[in-house]
Amino acid sequence: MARLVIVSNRVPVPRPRERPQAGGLAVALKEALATREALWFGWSGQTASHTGGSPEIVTVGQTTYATIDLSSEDYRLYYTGFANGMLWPLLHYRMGLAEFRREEWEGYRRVNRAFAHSLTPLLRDDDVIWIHDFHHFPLAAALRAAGAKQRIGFFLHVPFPPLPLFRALPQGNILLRELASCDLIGAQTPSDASNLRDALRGAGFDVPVHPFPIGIEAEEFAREAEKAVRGQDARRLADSLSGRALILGVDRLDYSKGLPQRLRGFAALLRRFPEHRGRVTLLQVAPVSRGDVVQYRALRRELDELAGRINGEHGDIDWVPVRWMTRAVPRATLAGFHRIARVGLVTPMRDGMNLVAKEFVAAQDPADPGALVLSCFAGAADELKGAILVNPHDPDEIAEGLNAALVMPASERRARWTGDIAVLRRNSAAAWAEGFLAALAQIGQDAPRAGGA
Ligand code: ADQ
Repeated sequence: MARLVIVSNRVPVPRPRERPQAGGLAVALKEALATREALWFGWSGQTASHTGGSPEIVTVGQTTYATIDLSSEDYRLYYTGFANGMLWPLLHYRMGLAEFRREEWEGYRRVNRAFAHSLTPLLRDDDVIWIHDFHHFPLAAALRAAGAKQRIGFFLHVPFPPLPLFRALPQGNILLRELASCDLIGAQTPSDASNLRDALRGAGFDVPVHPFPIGIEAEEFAREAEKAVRGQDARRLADSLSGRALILGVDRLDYSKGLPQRLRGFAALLRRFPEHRGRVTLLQVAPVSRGDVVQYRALRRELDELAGRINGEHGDIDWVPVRWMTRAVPRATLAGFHRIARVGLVTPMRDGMNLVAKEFVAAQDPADPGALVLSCFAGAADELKGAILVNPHDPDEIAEGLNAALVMPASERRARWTGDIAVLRRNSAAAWAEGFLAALAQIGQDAPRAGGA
């Protein structure tokens, strides 16, 4: 089997004496890495005096991790600037939050060339290269320019907006041209794939673009939840509820996740369905992310204020309606919290997939599962037909969804859960990775690849 080369912005390099890092792409690719030799290349997470150079190498089993540093200036231009300040809002349909600066655009492309420069000497002729996400739209072209003839696949973890919106990106056609150096492009949903395909075709490129919805290892997560629910933190949480129903939100603190809308929806529940007052608790866990981007700091202030206001208005001497935590909680502990929750509340304004929604379903007790209230704008809404779908722009709709979830009889909760867990077991993380890699392998069989070979 060919060696697999993964490229992603961050690399989960195993650190001696630390527990293996769980979460993110490392979990999704675990099976794929267990069955083949692999090289995982990307940013070390460190800044240094220069970007690039020869990578730092760590090998564990048949996986080699190779990482390079970024200069502080490139970190600011490429990562904070163009990737998080321009592409992230644009791809999440939030043009009003996007800021384009020519020097950031140039920094972004320079870092991608540096990636290609450092990676190229490590490549073998028969490698298969799989690039991940919007940080690396230009990378395939930079690798081709450095002589790479290998098969290259690209997977976009976030949404792709319709063409008229994407057109707002200055130089957008250059990014599309560079992306078109890939042999296969994957997106999360059929509509993201179709938007991206339209954009590429509009720019004159006919690369195959297909949906490959990312999955989770549901059985493994269920086992983790069963174990964690007996752990100290989950017991503390369960005891503290004093019999109240738990509504749980788990996210990164990001404006794409619809957190203010969620709090407003919860407040609307308490206002419009007074029978739930004093009987429910919303726990929202949202550790700070991208704190060096101004929009994220503003969001945090807004949420601090909203949570405080709801508690002030609705709280009682023995009841705090919203428990608001910006501290990180380990994923394994969260698995136990999901299992305790009567309702999972996931309300992104746009989300490529949203694995939290899938993890909530996987963590449930089959005999007495909780119900999921899910934004219709999460990729996961395409698959989780048992969820109560809501439009997060309308707090009243969130409130109605929450009420429906809270009063839903156990038999209906079981029926909805049974359907969804079957989907999750079928569309596992392993099936996602193997599906993409099989499709990528197939492409070389059917037609000559871009770049020859
Ligand atoms: P994210 O935007 O980070 O990912 P999501 O899919 O919800 O969003 O979460 C990814 C992982 O992070 C999950 O395993 C989840 O458990 C974990 N996580 C989220 N919040 C956490 C918290 N507070 N504490 C600990 N762990 C937390 C991007 C895209 C998504 C897409 C994924 C995968 O934005 O749409 O689903 O990539 O492709």
